[in-house]
Amino acid sequence: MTTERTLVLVKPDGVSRGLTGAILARVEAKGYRIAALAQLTPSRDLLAKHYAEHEGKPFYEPLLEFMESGPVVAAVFEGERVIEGFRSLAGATDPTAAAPGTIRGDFGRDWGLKVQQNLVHGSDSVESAEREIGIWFPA
Ligand code: DAT
Ligand code: MG
Repeated sequence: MTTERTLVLVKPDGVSRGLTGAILARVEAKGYRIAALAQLTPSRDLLAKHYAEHEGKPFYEPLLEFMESGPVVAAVFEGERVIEGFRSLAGATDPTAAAPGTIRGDFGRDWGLKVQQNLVHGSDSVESAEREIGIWFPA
């Protein structure tokens, strides 16, 4: 088993609610290592690259508007099977339905913005992880 890297984002709702530390602490406590960490308010250009797979979907515009609404904390975590491991920690996309014990299940709910406000992003494959890390942490 080779070590993987994944891109984790604490979205604007997580940062503005003061949950960055609590969220990153769960990932560290699971045993994954922070390899890079930054806070920034992403540009539309950056977000369009990051969410290219969702372009044209009904939630695409509201998603980008939400993501550019304030600071985001971007982290690269590394460890064996960290991509799957983080998505397991994050829980289901819809925070109302996400299982208790997960980040989205414990801290998230529907605030009237559908499921965009779900606190975190995690890469879903080795290919997306490398692509997304290149977007958020250009060499
Ligand atoms: P995930 O973040 O769990 O990988 P995704 O890649 O399918 O989910 O979608 C990216 C983000 O877009 C997701 O975190 C929240 C938003 N989103 C997805 N499906 C949505 C929907 N049906 N309505 C509103 N927002 C949605
Ligand atoms: Mg996704």
